[in-house]
Amino acid sequence: MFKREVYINRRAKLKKLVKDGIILILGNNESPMNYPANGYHFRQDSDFLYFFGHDHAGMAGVIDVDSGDEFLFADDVSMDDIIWMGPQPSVKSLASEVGIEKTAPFGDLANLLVKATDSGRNVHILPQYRHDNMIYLNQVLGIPFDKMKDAVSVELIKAIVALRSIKDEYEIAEIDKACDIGYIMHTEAMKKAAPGVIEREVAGLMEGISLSRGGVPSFPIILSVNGQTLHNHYHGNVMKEGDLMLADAGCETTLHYASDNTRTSPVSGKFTAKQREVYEIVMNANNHAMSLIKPGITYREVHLAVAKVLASGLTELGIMKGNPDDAVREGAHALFQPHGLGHMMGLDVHDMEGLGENYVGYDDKIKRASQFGLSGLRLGRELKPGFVLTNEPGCYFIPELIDSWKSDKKFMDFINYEKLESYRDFGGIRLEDDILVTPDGNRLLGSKRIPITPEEVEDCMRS
Ligand SMILES: [Mn+2]
Repeated sequence: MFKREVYINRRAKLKKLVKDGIILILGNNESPMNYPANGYHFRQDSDFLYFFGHDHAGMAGVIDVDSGDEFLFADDVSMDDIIWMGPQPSVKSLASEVGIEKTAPFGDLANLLVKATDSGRNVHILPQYRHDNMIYLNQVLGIPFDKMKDAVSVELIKAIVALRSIKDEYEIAEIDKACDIGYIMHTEAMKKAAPGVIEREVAGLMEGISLSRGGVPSFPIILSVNGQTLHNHYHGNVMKEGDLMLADAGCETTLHYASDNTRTSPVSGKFTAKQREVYEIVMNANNHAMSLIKPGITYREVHLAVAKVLASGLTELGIMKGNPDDAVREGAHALFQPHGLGHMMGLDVHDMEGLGENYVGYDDKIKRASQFGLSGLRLGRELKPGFVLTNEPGCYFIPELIDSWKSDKKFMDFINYEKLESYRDFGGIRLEDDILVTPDGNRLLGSKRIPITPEEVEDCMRS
């Protein structure tokens, strides 16, 4: 955990951003896998971690904005718990580690909430994603399940997004650590990849590195010779000569800050000329984004500038045609990159996505677009110092999408469908780095950049 003052200050800032009422932040519970006592890996709620620090199941935090009181609700362990789990600190002492004086058994939380609503006070709740917490809110506050989305406090969501979007020095140090572990995961994956190796052997190696140096991967590892499928979690293919291995993976530190990187490597250890041409377009796109990221620019502008690099490169290869500026304005390049340039990252790999993507990535000045491709951009708004985001351009050849556009005669002026035929089985390339927006520009997170030039990747694979 961070030092006590970090949590005290975060809650003090939150109290200033919310006008009145009671803020409820439910922690997560254990979640059963195949029978009640055999649980999934426990993951605490990120907002609970941010404001109340503790990584234990069965807790809730309450902040009374009007009185200023702060509470930690949790049960002290029983003798039976001690027998199975060993001695545990008291709730009182846990609360004091994060600067909270008032504690009560979890069961008392319901009384506090009911009393508050009965007396007409505002109870601020967040969007819920765990069914047990939804059931709790239904039972205690009587919120119907189908109305739970409407019962959330937009005021609280906006306040939390404002705070968590700007990473402090302690958080940045954690994310640097996560990226350093990510460096090892990705370089070891490059060394392991070879014809005859099964994808799961590499994915498992990456997962093991994450677990042995920090925590679980920050999301289920995407590793595939079919990189054109954006979130491919199938790891059963035997890799062969001529394949590209796309690995999109990151780790969580012990404090649950994430990294998220993607590299694409030639299974044979050397890019073919054809692979290298497309690879260099994506690398140039990534580098171009890095040259633009700074406070004041919107991430949509960066996304569109990167799309032009992609469209220009594909035009040079003869896969696209016409004016790249026009192609990007019309959205024709989205055939090859049907996703956005990146997202916020922090305690969640898609940071705060559970609070609502548009509250995190957009604001009053910049609204989400509806155009195919651009609509997938999770972060569009103006960048500020302290933002941590991913820069992840890609280029994919998705046979089903190509066929569909071709039969609809879409963007015939911009896409050379005939030339495209020879890329049907190419796969996909994505290159993803994690970036901190600094007062005068940006810096790459982690102490070293994961090998990215074709030479660096090939050298790493040989070593
Ligand atoms: Mn990502």
